[in-house]
Amino acid sequence: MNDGEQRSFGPLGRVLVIIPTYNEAENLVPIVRRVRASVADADVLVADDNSPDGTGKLADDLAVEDPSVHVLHREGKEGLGAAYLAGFRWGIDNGYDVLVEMDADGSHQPEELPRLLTALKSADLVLGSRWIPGGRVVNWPKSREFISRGGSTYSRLMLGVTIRDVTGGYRAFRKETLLGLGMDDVASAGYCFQVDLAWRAVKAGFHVVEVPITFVERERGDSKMSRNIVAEALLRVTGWGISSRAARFTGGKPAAVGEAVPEDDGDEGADADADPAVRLHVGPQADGEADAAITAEAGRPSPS
Ligand SMILES: Nc1nc2c(ncn2[C@@H]2O[C@H](COP(=O)(O)OP(=O)(O)OP(=O)(O)O)[C@@H](O)[C@H]2O)c(=O)[nH]1
Ligand SMILES: [Mg+2]
Repeated sequence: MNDGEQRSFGPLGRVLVIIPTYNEAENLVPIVRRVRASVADADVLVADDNSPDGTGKLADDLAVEDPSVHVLHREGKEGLGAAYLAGFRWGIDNGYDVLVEMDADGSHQPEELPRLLTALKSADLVLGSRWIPGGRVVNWPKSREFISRGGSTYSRLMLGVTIRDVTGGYRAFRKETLLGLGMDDVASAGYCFQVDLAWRAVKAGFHVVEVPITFVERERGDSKMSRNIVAEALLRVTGWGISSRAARFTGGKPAAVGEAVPEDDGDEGADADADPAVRLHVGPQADGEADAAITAEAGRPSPS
């Protein structure tokens, strides 16, 4: 039992699956159809950065035939993080309660979305995780797995969080979590974006849960991953880790972490002054799901 589990999380409400796209013409239609088939109540927002291959037009066609599909056309390629931030804002402005991150290339299987949403019934943020028991990757070269596992381990050690898959991008957020973690100055590039969001959520005291996923390497289209993205993530995480440690020494605040003001829902949360060292906890998922869910951080700060 932990503080997060003692809280009442309330119903999930309206769900929006945000799919950022850049040149995903071959992948878009199948992924949107799979999402709609997997969770019929969920709406989809395609956030396209004016893809030269016409992905945006395909998304418009889908939106015409299905009113649950929406399209956010952005002017040009600004990176996945910027597209997600715009998608989160669009979703919150349009009354959605749960915002899901999902890649267009099929790596994040829509058929696993019910598992994430079930876990979110008793969490503030659910991370699809490749690196907890039950999670795995399919068709990844060893080199890629090494980078991903290494990146997560390094981030975990530098930032002092227990999340096993901190760079993953299959996630479900409650709206309140996004509003509480200080979205405005999130690092929006590459893997940093995912690390930054997860770390902020933990720092803000939100209840973060990992559920196992099977991540499938893309079969069609080109990856936008680059050496620069990895290098940038490494540099930033190192910087955040150092400034956070320095702040702990001096009693100040880490520079890279924004003010986190989770909404006060009247529930008792963890003590804000409690040791930020996170507790690792393996417990059953909501609704009797068989897979283990790993709790990376429990509770929220007390309302101030
Ligand atoms: N809107 C938008 N979407 C992007 C941008 N860069 C990547 N994406 C999308 O973000 C998702 C993840 O990108 P990927 O290229 O698959 O990156 P990755 O999953 O880290 O790399 P792979 O495992 O090699 O596929 C995909 O749906 C991309 O189309 C961008 O600049 N703008
Ligand atoms: Mg991908």
